Amino acid sequence: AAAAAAGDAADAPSRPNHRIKISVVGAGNVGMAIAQTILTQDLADEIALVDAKPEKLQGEMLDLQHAAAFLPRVRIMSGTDYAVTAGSDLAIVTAGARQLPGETRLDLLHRNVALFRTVVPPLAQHSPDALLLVVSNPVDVLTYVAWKLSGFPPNRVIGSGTNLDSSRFRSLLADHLEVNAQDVQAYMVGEHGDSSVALWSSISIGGVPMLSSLRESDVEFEQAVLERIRKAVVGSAYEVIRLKGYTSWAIGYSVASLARSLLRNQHRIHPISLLASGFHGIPDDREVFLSLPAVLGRSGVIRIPSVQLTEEEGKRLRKSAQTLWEIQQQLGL
Ligand code: 6V0
Repeated sequence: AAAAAAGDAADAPSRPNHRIKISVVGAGNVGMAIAQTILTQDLADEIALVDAKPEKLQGEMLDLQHAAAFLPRVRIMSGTDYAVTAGSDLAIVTAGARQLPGETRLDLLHRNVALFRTVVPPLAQHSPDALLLVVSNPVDVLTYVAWKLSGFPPNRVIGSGTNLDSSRFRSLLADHLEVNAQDVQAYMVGEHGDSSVALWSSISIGGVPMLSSLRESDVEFEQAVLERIRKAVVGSAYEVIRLKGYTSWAIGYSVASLARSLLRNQHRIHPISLLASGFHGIPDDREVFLSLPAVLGRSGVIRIPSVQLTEEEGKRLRKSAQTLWEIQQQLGL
């Protein structure tokens, strides 16, 4: 039955009259940036918005609907009840509590887990065949939480992870090397945020591995530049938050690119948060989500291609996995 279900999902784009429906839970800065990018990129026939605040939700829905004359024909609906999301192909979760003054990250996480208990089960119930995409932070742990609460197979539950970090990484590398970012292949993997791992060893420029094309004497210099670039990537979200209070546009485009690869069955490779047990020395019985490059299509994670990690990169990845696993033990799921 599972194989048949996966087959059905893979055929979805070619089903005549199938209307692509995307739900976005959390109509805040991030949720609305995602909704508007999806709208302008013509990725859905129906968009359903859910938020706990009915007036704000109604306002956001009307504002988008009033833009309809300028946009492709899309049905936009909203509700505080998850019935509005029924039959979604893709459900994106951006709802999140904000950190209170003096609150620890772990306390915040506990509040977000409580919040996910009210979000994920009704989403899964109304759209049992959907793909679930988590954006709320801390994204890796919350993707694990969403996986547990949904009962979905792991290929259908992902987190936005380091997809955005990787595109920032590519564009900063491109600036440094004075080439177009499209010709730079480079990934950040692992935990989204401060401890993300830049895959130095697998960077390639126009198909040429960067490391092996360097002279021995240049490696150290480039390594220092790379670490500076990695730090700049990690710090860039903090900088935007310091300047405007939140981030929205870049995460909007990043999530829309994931939606396109998933729903249009693009088989593109994105580094996203996925169930990483058994990869790169993470024990099979450690159920943790963190980012690795994955082939994405209509059935979610289609394949996890093997990337080469140096010993140091592998060590950092396993350390993140251990930290995430320890945090998860305190969640009582
Ligand atoms: P925001 O503007 O406060 O929006 C959150 C929204 O969630 C608000 O509209 C709330 O009303 C709504 N909400 C709260 N509780 C519920 C609930 N129980 N059910 C439904 N809706 C609810 O925050 P913002 O949009 O700026 O950020 C949302 C989340 O995304 C946060 O957790 C951020 O940390 C996270 N981000 C993750 C990124 C990533 O790369 N993964 C990037 C940016 C932000």
